[in-house]
Amino acid sequence: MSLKKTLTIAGSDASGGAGLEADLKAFEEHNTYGMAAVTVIATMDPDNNWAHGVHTLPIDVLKAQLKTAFSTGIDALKTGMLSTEEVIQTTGEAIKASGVQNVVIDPVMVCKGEDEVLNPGTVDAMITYLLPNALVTTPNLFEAGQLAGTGTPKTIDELKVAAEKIIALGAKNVVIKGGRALQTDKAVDLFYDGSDFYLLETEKVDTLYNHGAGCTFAASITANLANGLSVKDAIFEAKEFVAAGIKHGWKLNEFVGPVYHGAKPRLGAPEVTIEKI
Ligand code: PXL
Repeated sequence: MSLKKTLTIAGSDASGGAGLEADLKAFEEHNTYGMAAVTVIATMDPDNNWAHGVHTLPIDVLKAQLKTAFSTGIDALKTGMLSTEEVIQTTGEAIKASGVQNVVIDPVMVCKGEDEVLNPGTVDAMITYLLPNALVTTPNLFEAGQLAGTGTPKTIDELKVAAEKIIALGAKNVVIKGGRALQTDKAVDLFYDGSDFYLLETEKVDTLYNHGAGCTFAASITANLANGLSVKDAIFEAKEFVAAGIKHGWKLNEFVGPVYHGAKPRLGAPEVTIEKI
């Protein structure tokens, strides 16, 4: 038996829907061997409206985990919640030193439902230490606007401008998750590889149960790259995978509904289209 090795450098979501828990579920569903280096532990308080706590691990503990994981020979990795500039710098430098090429940067800045940026200095640190390592980066609308310095894009034309700026910062490919926030009939994402723009589209699903969608999408791209898919094919399959997960999202408790990470292989995926624009 031999499996491709995938690594997530991300936070733990104690409720299991997002963060490294989502990543490991997606890695497994894509038949890769998942590993995790934990950056922070996120907690949610049921006695305080599910308010998030972010508990950053000591930097030496992160460094020791990165040493462990990289020593095994990683085929592809992703990053998730990196809570401080020190965590971002350590992670970026370790990725660079590892020589791993299949790098997916999910520039997590806020958790759904929480509108404060984790820490304002982290945007500059992401630009300096993370984006130059990115084979693919997967910002949502807000994150794309922060990285590009444009403010949150609201139209396809504004998405294109933000995507060009993000490529200019050193990422080789960018997919901006428009999702339901864009004023479009479909759930639309924009993919830019530095020369061509593509729109990925699928049906909009009217659900509140989509916790962990972003992590699951980026982790699926990562696993697909480990398994040898092209960037474009990796993104296309990841969109199918997460669309299925959102369609079959479910209520965990009164506060949160995660995507069903295992939906696509068991229940099939909605149709996804990709079109050069
Ligand atoms: O969905 C963003 C996210 C990423 N990582 C962790 C999280 C969350 C949101 O809850 O908890 C650990």
